[in-house]
Amino acid sequence: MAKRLARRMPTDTPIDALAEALARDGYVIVERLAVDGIRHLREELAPHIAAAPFGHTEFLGARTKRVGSVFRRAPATQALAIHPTIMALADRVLLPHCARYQLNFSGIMHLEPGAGAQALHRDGVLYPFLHPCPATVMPAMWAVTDFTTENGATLVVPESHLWEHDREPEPDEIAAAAMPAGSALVYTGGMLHGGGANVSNTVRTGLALQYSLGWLRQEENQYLANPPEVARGYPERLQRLIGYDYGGPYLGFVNGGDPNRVLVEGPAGPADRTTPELDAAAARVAWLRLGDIEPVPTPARRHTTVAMKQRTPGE
Ligand SMILES: O=C(O)CCC(=O)C(=O)O
Repeated sequence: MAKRLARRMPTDTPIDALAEALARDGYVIVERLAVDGIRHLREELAPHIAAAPFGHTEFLGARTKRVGSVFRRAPATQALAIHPTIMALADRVLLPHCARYQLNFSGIMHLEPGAGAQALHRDGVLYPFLHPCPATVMPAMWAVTDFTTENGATLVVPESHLWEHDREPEPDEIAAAAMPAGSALVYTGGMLHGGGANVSNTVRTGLALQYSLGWLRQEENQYLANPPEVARGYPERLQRLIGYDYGGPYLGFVNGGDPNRVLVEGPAGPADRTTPELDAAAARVAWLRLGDIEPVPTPARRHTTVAMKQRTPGE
């Protein structure tokens, strides 16, 4: 179990200070950001968690349950996905490298007593960039229950978003993201992290909502998880975030126009494959130079071994 506790910041901390901590440490925990919304969410989630299977791989966890397609199953998640504080942080982390960011993944991560610690990993390794590199992903983990060192609070490795790809953390570099229900742990896709071991008698439930650069393939297929007849009932901001929107100029149009048109009645809009606003947003995005023309020959490790070694209750 990690001996260090991750640093937490009060909910009224200015966005600049939250963004600074996120850039420096690779994560920031905002305490009690949406306590009422989370209370309601717990009720909506209960039947879905009860019906969910346990994981069938070591990474997914033999005592861990996961629930996907959360916007349709638990509507209280919709407001959390577009929470202004999370959006303001995503603006800082992702917008330097894309004209629009998107919702990449939504899911419940529910640890029952006896769950072992997960291998530490970077969410950004979905995409074949060696670290350190600009953030491709910005995940937010909402504490649906209290997260404690005993019940499996997410383990984080501060500053590991700046490390070389293969550097392994020492045990004393790992901290537990303990936080009260309603808090949010926001981190960059380059920071090493993983679910902790649940050595308590209580469950630990987290809602993971992850955002990514608008020009990348989404991890969870949002169009199948939220088909048009379902997405039509969501707030427009969420519709656009999950992909009923351009991903940038010339990215994701339908019949040459704004994909959000498939969700609203009325005449089709212009079919220009972009908009002046989108062109302006794209104009301030920095070009990235991919340094390696030849691929790096040795496949980079995807998970570190430290948490696995420390870990399973009863071992
Ligand atoms: O459950 C957690 O705290 C983190 C889980 C995670 O990082 C994952 O499953 O990718």
